[in-house]
Amino acid sequence: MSAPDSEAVRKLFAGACEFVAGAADIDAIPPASLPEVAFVGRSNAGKSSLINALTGRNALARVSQNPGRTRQINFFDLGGVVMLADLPGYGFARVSKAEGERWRELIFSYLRGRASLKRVALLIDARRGLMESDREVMTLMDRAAVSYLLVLTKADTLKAQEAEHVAAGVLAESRAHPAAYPDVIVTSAEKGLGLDLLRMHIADLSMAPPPS
Ligand SMILES: Nc1nc2c(ncn2[C@@H]2O[C@H](COP(=O)(O)OP(=O)(O)OP(=O)(O)O)[C@@H](O)[C@H]2O)c(=O)[nH]1
Ligand SMILES: [Mg+2]
Repeated sequence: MSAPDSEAVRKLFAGACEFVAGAADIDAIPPASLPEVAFVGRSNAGKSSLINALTGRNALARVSQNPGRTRQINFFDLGGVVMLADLPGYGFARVSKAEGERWRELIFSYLRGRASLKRVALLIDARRGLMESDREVMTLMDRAAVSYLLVLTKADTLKAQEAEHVAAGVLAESRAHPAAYPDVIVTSAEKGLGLDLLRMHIADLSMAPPPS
């Protein structure tokens, strides 16, 4: 399959992106209409920031200093081509046990049951690397055959060489996971690093290839 043309990808991400729905429970999830890419990761991993950076917006998805800010799954329609889903973060201790369980159930039922889900971008804070809660989600997605791409975030907080070292470790570990896409993308929403690569990856899953 030929990759989408880079000008078309640029236009897609520079064009319209609209909030469609926020789902706080599984019954509120909008019907699957477009190919979908979901942004998943620990609280504070940088999911909302990355969606904003990819689409060139400051405040499409809300960003917060306080982990646990995204409390529902937010769906954004990008140019009628692909749906971007911003998930609440997992693994944050400061919410009540009951609330933690409720989020976990929402995230897990979404990941297991979304027919239109083409790929999950699993975001890992480059300073932390893979943690137990990430491994738990990876195993769940392996079992449910949900294809996921590991994405390091906040690479600007490390020296380039350190970030590459973390990426190599994450890639090596991902090889034992059958549903992990065999690549790791290093990004910084703040500095714009890795965004074109990730845009191309998303477009490749959702845009028709140019006629040959
Ligand atoms: N240095 C740096 N900080 C970042 C970057 N991306 C996000 N952050 C910061 O990390 C914090 C969390 O960012 P969010 O985008 O809200 O993270 P999230 O994963 O959506 O968090 P939840 O919705 O709580 O799960 C904010 O203070 C951001 O400013 C980055 O590329 N570099
Ligand atoms: Mg968020």
